[in-house]
Amino acid sequence: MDTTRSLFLPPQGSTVASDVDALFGFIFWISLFFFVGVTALTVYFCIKYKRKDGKGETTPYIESLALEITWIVIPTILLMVIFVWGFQDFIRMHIVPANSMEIKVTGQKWFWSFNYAEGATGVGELVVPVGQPVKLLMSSKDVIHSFFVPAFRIKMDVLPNRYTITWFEATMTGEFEIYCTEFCGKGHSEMWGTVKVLPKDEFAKWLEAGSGPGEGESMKEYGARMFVKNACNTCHSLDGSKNVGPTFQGLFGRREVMSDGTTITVDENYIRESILSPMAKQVVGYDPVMPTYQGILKDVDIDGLIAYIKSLEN
Ligand code: HEC
Ligand SMILES: [Cu+2]
Repeated sequence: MDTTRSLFLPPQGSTVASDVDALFGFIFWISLFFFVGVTALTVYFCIKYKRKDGKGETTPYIESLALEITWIVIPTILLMVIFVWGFQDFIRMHIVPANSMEIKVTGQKWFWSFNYAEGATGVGELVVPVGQPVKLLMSSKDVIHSFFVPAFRIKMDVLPNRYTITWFEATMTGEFEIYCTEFCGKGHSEMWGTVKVLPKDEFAKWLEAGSGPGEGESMKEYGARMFVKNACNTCHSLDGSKNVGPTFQGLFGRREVMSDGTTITVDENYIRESILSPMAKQVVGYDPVMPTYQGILKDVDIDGLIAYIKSLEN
């Protein structure tokens, strides 16, 4: 499957990947050629024209019209080739094909979520069909992030209060990494995900299936899966240690002081509220940085998470 993976570059998973690589290769080899050439000549001249005792104290005056024309014309031609070539690829990578399927991408501290027109949502995993142009309409809920899929050779900033757009058409099935390439705070290095490219019929089935525990999976196991899938683990530990948010160890039934001085006991309703409206009650000693999962998690997902949290004893 990964026959297009090379020593230096990830597999070519999209229609534009081989073009990007070709231009990159061209620039790379030209740069290498001149780097080696200039360095070698410098060393050669250092040795050849080293000052010999008493002789050759003044640098000779060299004038050559031919030489000057050469080093103006050749780099100009090379730069124009790179410009025209790059501009054509740039245009192609920025004009979204008319038959694209649109997916809304949201970046926030510190995970990606994906909303489909058909209603399906995904966190951390972007599921797409192979051989179909996909338009990504992207925005951020907090700071600037950047959406990068190396195998597709696409990268686009994701900003708050504004939409940015990019697109790709996957040419092979499989799983490919997504990274955030804009330093966005403490959890930046964990802000990664996967693009899962499925054959068209499997993708259609996936869109229909929606969410909920799989066959033979208990609510608790489903919740454990949601805990990782929705990036709760980037802020909540399971071993009692304090992270960005409070630990989940022994959370259920715990009495806690809120920032307004009131005391609550953690029950199902409190957990649900914490997930959907994290700003409603703030645990004392923590920053109000928990993102809302309103519109991302369905009831069944929250039920799973509650079952999972209940199972985490002291
Ligand atoms: C960006 C970090 C972050 C992420 C991601 C995050 N949380 Fe939180 N969470 C916090 C912080 C900080 C608090 C404490 C402040 C507050 O109460 O809002 C908190 C509080 C909570 C509380 C109340 C805890 C208590 O001790 O009273 C629950 C329950 C909770 N989160 C559940 C979740 C679940 C479930 C997820 C994943 C679906 C999640 N959180 C994802 C940061 C995060
Ligand atoms: Cu980020």
